[in-house]
Amino acid sequence: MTTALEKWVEEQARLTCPDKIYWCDGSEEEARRLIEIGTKEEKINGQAIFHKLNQENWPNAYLHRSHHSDVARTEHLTYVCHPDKEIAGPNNNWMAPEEAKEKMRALSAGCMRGRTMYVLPYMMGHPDSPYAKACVQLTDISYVAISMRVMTRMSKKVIDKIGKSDDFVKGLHSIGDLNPNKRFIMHFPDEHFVWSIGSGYGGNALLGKKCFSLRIASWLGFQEGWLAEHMVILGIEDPKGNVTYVTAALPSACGKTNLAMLESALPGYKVWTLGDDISWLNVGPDGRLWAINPEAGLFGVAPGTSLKTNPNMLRALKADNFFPTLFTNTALDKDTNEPWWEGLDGAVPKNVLDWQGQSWDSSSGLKAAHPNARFTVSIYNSPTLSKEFDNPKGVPISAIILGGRRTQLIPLVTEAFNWQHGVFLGARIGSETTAAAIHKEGVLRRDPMAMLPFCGYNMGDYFRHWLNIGKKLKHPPKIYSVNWFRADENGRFIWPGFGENIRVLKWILDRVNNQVEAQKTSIGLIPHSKDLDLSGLDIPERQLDKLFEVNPEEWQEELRDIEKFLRQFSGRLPQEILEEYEALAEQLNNSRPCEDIEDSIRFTDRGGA
Ligand code: SAT
Ligand code: MN
Repeated sequence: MTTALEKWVEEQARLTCPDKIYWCDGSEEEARRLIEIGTKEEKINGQAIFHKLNQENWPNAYLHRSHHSDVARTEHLTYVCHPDKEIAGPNNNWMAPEEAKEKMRALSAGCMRGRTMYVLPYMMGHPDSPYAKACVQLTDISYVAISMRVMTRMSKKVIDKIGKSDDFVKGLHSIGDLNPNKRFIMHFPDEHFVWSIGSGYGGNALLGKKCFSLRIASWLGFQEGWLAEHMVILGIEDPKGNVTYVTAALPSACGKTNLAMLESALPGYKVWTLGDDISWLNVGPDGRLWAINPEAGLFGVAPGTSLKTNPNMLRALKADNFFPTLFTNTALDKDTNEPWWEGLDGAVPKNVLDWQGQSWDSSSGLKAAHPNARFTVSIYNSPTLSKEFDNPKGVPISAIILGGRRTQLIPLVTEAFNWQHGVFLGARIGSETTAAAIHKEGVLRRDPMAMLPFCGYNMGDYFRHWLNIGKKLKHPPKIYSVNWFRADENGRFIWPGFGENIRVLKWILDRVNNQVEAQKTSIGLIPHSKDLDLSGLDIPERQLDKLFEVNPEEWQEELRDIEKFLRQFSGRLPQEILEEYEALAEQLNNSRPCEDIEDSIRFTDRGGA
């Protein structure tokens, strides 16, 4: 008897007309075969899918060059198709489900002709985890098949697990003709179904990632009482060997991967990696918040990755461990056949092909690697992988860190007064845009919990859901805002970042373990200067003051922008968030002079060593 899965695959094949259907088993042998096919046989516009790199220096590594228009997520072509527009909210593009399907059916008719349909059975989460989900994606390009094998737990066992049931997450993906005018990423949350055509790029094409594990999973979490978040998960080990687990949300291309694999600049401290992008958070029977990473790979930004910024990542990329490692849209050193990108250690190679495979002139002012060039590597390659990574229960979370990229205004670190204040702190976060999505770079936009592009339902309801989760937690994690990107009057970053961020993490550990007090400002709690370990750093006092400055005048414009953003959700915005907004506005307006709030006083004067 045909199973629901087989029937579904047949139906999609009838529509898309592939030459062949290939059911993947997730084995290493199969991955080698698919790489071989992608290197020698499968082509797009006459170009092979994979180029084998120098295996001596970069074991198991392959380069993929995408279509030049297909280099980042396309948020304007991404739709969340709830039956009712109001459920999708102003934070999502919306189309009625039937209309969206009709459009996609027309675009997909015969789209796999001449190609192979790969059937990819995979789990998001450890198969033994009560929180894991069984999924199947169809795709017509080996690049996506291989990427999914690295990023998820792909195995034919998932097919047995699904059995006769119809309860699995469905993804239908085709690169189509890569025409940006015929590119759409459609989500059908109630059917646990994602339909994507016209792009081979990560977030548009690896449907287990942002599409399912955030947009659809956030909707499931809303209905079932858990959270799907754009957060890294890490364990921080102190000099006594105690490990504290935290999650951190930062928008795409703001250093999540570097944070997840941070090499500590403080002796005795160590960071253990559990995830670099997504976490699913559940309230445990003990009243704590527990996190799992549904993914099994790292999909990070290559430019800027070096022995200085992320030595552990370079070790992972060079590890001769899990097969394979992919580079997408990096440059290529023609002499050595090695991948190259801006910011990599060592001298600029002489003979470089840019990310489109053209000879690169280093004096042209153009970048050789695309700014959103990526690597795809198994998390098991990471030298800092936490021993808890495969624990089906996940890890208990003591702190949630929420951040953005702000060259102005926002202090290095602030602690929320309580959960509700923390939800507001997350709701008001803004960030300057990056190359991870197609839009103008460096423009400030509100990006609550770094979820603006990924929340699969109305953000007003999302804030309410966060507040409700807080009510269910007996031991809620403390919530922090961080900003590594504050710049001085010459536009230079004040904080050294990268491995030095451990100093901020250490303060957070000390706070959650009740080791230190904090001081109050109108926007939250900040460290006493004696409690932020700055030993060995050489940051002038004036710059330190700038890092923590809360200037009520500068905040006026921010307040207006926050209010404008929140007003979009008016009918569904929780009263508590409005109250927090009003309290903040009042605090800032009254903060000079006031007895216990001393924003105008310098950081280095306060509780100084
Ligand atoms: O393109 S992805 O969504 O996979 C990466 C990112 O933008 O965070
Ligand atoms: Mn991301």
